[in-house]
Amino acid sequence: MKKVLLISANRMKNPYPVYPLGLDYVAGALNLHHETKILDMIDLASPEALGEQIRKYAPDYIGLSIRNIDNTDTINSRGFLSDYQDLVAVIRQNSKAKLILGGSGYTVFPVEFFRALHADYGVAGEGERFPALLSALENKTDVTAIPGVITKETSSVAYRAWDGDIHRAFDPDAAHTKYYLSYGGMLNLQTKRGCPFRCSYCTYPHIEGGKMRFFAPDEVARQARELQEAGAKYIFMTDSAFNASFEHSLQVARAFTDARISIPWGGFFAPTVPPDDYYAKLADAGLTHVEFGTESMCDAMLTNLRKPFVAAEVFVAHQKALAAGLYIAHYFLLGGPGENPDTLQATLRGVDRLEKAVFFFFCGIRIYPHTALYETALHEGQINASQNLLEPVFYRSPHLSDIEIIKSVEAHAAGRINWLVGAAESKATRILPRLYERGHTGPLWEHLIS
Ligand code: B12
Ligand code: SF4
Repeated sequence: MKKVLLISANRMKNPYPVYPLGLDYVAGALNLHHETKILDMIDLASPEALGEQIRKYAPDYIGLSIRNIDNTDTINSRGFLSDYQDLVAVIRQNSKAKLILGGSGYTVFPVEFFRALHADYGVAGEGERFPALLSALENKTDVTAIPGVITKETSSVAYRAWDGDIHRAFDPDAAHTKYYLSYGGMLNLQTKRGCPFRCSYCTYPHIEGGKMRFFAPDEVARQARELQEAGAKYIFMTDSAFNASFEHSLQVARAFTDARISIPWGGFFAPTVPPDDYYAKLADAGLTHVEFGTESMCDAMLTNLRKPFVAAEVFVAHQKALAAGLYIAHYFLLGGPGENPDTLQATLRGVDRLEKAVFFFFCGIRIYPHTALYETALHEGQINASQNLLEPVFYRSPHLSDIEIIKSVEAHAAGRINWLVGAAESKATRILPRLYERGHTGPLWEHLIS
């Protein structure tokens, strides 16, 4: 059997280190016909240690998973391309294996990353197509016939959602699994792929597709049980929006109860009006943390951002989650098209009415290709069509600068500790490493709720 070394390039530990779930699926797809091993850069001490591991394993192919492009922080923006270039240099020094790129961040900029990292191939979209690429290489057939495959000749990418089998290969004994268990105790799980909504700035429908593809609830619960038995203290559901299908999410909750899942879990939710007892039922099945992608409390801005709800619905969703005894966080994206002092004040007044929650404010919206925001920015002359957006570029409202937004939010927050401005590297999250090192587990933002 040929050997494939799968490397997770991500070293970001904010707000906490994130288990490289995508590689479990890639390994699950490859395992029938290949031997695989996962290496995670988060717990590899040095480039020398990586070089040694590569030489020892002597792979035939190396798959490099690129999750984060940058830290998506307007205040302290940091791109990771040069780190990945250094990583590729170490890989090339220690192996002649073909280098194949993939991952969620990679999928947003497949051709740009391919060129900047001088890879041999890339797979944009789901890694379940990796085996097809390897078999085409081995049988010397045309690799460009495989949707999402990038070669030196590729200039644009035709993306198509995967409609075949999906298997997760989770190894409770792998070195990287032990790392996440000992640092925060959080592992993750996916219950479906795809998001049916079309928010103007969002890459998720491009990365995962716009049609929801559901995993069997029993299988999701079996995996949750596996994570629990491995020692996980918390599970994050990585779905774009866990409640995008009320029906399927309730089925998953029921399956969790049947499988006796006793550890807490959380995920991203859209603040839409749920059916009666929805949050109570999820809470009974172990849900503890709800992270709402609210973005604004001003209806004009919610329309501009193409959100699938209005502010009145946010209050309903919030109250229902609160009544079910859940910890709630709301994320806000300020400074989008049309943001002005009045829309900002409407949001801040709305936030005041959301009791007992944590609020994360992101000021300035990262512009990604394949989004409506990209077209708006192009039309307004904020970017040009040939611009390489791999280095972070943020949409700026012509009516209000980022600095003014930040000042207004901070003034309105008046020192309230549950109002956090900036991305994961803000003041409050800087204390997280110490807490995790002392053995605290889970996302921990609930401690800021006042
Ligand atoms: C869930 C999530 C989170 C959760 C993670 C919780 C957890 N414990 O898992 C939280 C909220 C913590 C989070 C934080 C952040 N996130 Co986030 N997150 C996501 C999300 C929604 C899903 C990621 C996921 O797990 N997907 C499920 C797995 C199975 O899919 P996957 O990893 O993509 O893998 C598949 C393919 O990509 C491919 N694949 C993967 N690797 C490889 C390798 C090869 C060789 C091949 C061929 C294929 C392949 O195959 C897999 C199976 O099909 C994505 C958006 C999205 N829909 O993808 C953003 C996303 C990954 N996040 C993003 C960002 C920016 C961040 C933050 C930096 C934000 C911030 N400033 O705080 C932090 C960084 C955290 C960290 N330490 O790294 C960006 C990354 C791109 C970018 N702009 O840099 C994304 C893409 C969203 C976006 N804005 O576009 N995130
Ligand atoms: S912001 Fe959330 S709901 Fe909107 S398209 Fe993205 S994942 Fe879907």
